Amino acid sequence: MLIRQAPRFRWSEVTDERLYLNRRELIAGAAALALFPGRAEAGPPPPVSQLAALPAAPNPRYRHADSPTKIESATTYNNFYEFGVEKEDPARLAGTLKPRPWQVVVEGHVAKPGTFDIEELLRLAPLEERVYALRCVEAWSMVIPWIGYPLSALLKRVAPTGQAKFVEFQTLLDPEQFPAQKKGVFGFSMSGLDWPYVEGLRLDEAMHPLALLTVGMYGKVLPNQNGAPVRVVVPWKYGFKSAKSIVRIRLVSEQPQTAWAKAQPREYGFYSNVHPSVDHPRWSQATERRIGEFRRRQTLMFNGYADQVASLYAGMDLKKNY
Ligand SMILES: Nc1nc2c(c(=O)[nH]1)N[C@H]1C(S)=C(S)[C@@H](COP(=O)(O)O)O[C@H]1N2
Ligand SMILES: [Mo]
Repeated sequence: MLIRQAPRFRWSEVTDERLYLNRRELIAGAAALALFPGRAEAGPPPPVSQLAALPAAPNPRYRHADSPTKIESATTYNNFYEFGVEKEDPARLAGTLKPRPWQVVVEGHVAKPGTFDIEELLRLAPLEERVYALRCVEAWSMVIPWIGYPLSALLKRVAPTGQAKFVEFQTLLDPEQFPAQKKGVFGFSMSGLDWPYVEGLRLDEAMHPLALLTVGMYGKVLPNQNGAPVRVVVPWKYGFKSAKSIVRIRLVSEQPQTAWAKAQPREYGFYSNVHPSVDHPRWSQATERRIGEFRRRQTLMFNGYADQVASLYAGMDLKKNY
């Protein structure tokens, strides 16, 4: 066990750039390794060209007016803080994630709790391709052909009871597979997030036909960096609501304590609906940069899905419930 705890990189594996570090940077590098161990152990995920194809019928009800973002961008510009805080980290480091075997526990206020193997989840309902825009709270967006089926299909299978009011999603907690979950010498992680990553929806939001249990994109299984083997996609909310690599879904009676709201309650609320006139405290949400474009675009209410989801929030003040 002791041996497994020791840094597992060998100097022969250290990249060329590292050889050019001067002495001061080398010391800083060693300090960074002590603070945030694990990074040197990781390697890149399988190339997207080698991922298994995943056939799915395009659902004509869920197309997008804009053409999809290039797959190269969608798989190399990612937020996945379990691998690090930089957008490039997941594509460089997500090789440690092992998406098979994989199980998802669905429990809580349900009549029929269960543990679903990923192969079983893939067969639970017909797979559809749906082109959705994903709008990050950092004011950029992408248009992605996702593969999955409505989350409601899984939730109906476990039969929520009358006490179920919210749905909580948990990402895998395993510092061996997610190096940035390792705590440094001062006991904190670089992102400031508590692990596992936790997200949540109100039950009626989770049952909405747009909420997609997602197992693939661009005709293939999900790349590690995009949340393999199973994630959620909630297209009318900021991207961080769409938890990746989930292993547990809990039906609960109280509003879940979500990872971002816990870390920065003033900046990230529970609802996080895309809202062009509710600014983030440090920047505007009125416009966004579509990855691959230069000119900024206007951000649309509910990310363009207002006609389908606005009724979920009738009578609610979305400036208070941000
Ligand atoms: N477990 C986990 N899920 C996560 C994140 C994360 O850091 N960890 N980042 C979120 C954020 S901020 C965004 S914008 C989307 C990005 O999804 P993509 O990389 O597939 O585009 O994933 C979300 N899901
Ligand atoms: Mo995001």
